[in-house]
Amino acid sequence: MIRDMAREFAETALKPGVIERDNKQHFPAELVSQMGELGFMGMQVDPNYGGGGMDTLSYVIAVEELSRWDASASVIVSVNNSLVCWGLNEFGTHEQKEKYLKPLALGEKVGAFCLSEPEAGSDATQQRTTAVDMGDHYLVNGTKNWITNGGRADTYLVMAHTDREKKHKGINCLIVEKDMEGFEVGPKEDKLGIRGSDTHSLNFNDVKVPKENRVGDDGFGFKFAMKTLNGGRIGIAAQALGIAAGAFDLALEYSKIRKAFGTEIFNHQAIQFKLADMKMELEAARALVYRAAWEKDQGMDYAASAAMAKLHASKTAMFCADQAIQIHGGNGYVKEYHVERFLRDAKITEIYEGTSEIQRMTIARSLR
Ligand code: COS
Repeated sequence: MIRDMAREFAETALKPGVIERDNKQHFPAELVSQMGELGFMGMQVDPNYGGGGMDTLSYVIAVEELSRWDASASVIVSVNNSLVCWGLNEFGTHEQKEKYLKPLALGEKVGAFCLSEPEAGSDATQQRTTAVDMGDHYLVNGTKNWITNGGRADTYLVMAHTDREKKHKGINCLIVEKDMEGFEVGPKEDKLGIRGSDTHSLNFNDVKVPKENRVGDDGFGFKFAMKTLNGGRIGIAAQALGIAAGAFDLALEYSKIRKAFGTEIFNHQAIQFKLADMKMELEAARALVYRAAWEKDQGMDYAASAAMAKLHASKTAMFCADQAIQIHGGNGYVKEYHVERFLRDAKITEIYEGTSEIQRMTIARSLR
C-alpha cells in the first residue's frame, strides 16, 4: 500500500515539474506540504507525536518510490525522517518531542541536521563549532556547511563542541530554532544534482540555546550523530536504489520503442547485456537496502549493513544512470528524457551522509 501510494504520488505530483525545478533550483515547498499530509515526513515517529509509527522497511520503500522521479524531493523526506525525526523520537525528552518533533512529523515544519563544517566533513570529530556552557544556556558560535534544507528548515539539530579536552565525548547536539538571534543562513549552493533541494552554509554568532534544547546527556552529541547517520545511510541507500530503478525503467521502456538497424534496440544483444547488468545490480542493491532496514527493525547492530547498502546502492545508481544515458544515445544527453538528471542526482549518494570511503571504513571496522 505504501509503495503504491508513494509511486502514484511520484508519478502524478513529482514528475510533472521535476525538470523545471531542477533547472531553476526550485524547492518544492507545496509538494513537501502534500507529502506531510500523506504521512511521508515522519513515517517512523511515535503516533503520539504525530508520526506514522511504521517500520524502517516501510520508510525505505517510500523513499525508493519517491526517488524514481525526484531525488530532490526524496532527500528532503529522508533528512527529515531519518536524520531529524528519528533522533528526536529516539533520544529527545517528552517536551522536545511535543515542541519540535510533532510539527516535523506532521510535515508542518522541516528539519535539518548540521554536522558538516568547512573543515570537518568525513573527519567529523573535528568540530570547530563551539557550544559554551553558560549555566542555563549554551552560547553557540561557528559555521556549518552543505546543510540540506538549510534555508527552508525551522528546526536544526546542531553538533558543537562544549569541551575540546574530551575530544568527541565533549560534543553536544542542540536544537536550534530558525528565529534564534545570531543564527544566519548563508548563500544557497549551486549544485550539480538534487538541485530542487535546498543546500546552504549556516552561521552561528553568539546564539543562545536553552539547556533544555540539548538532546541526550552532556557529551552525547557525537554518538547521537553517528547513531542517527547509521539510519540516515539506509535512507540514502534507498534514494540511490530509487534513482537506479527509475533509470532502469526508462531505459527498458525506451529500448522497446527506439528502432535501429531495422528493429527495436531491445533486440540487440549489446542493449540486452546492459539491461541484464543493470537489473542484476539493482536487485542486489535492493536486497542489501531491505536487509539493512530489516536488521534495524530487529534491533540488531546494523551499522555495517547500512554502510554496505549505501556503498552498493550508490554505485548502482551511478552505473544504472550512466547505462540508461548510453541506451538513450543522444536523447539521453538532453534534459527532457530525465536520465541525465539521474546521473547528476546519483553522484551525491556517493558523498553525503558518509562518502563511499567512509562506508568502506565502517565495513572494515566491523571485521576487526
Ligand atoms: N555507529 C555508532 N557509533 C559509531 C559509529 C557508527 N557508525 N562510528 C563511530 N562510532 C563511535 C565509536 O564507537 C566511538 O565511540 P567510543 O568513543 O564510545 O568508542 C566514537 O564514535 C568515535 O569513533 P572513532 O574513534 O572511530 O572516531 P574516528 O574519528 O576514528 O572515526 C568516523 C569516526 C570516521 C567513523 C566518523 O567521523 C564518520 O562516520 N565520519 C563521516 C561523517 C559523515 O557521515 N559525514 C557526512 C555529513 S553528515 S550529512
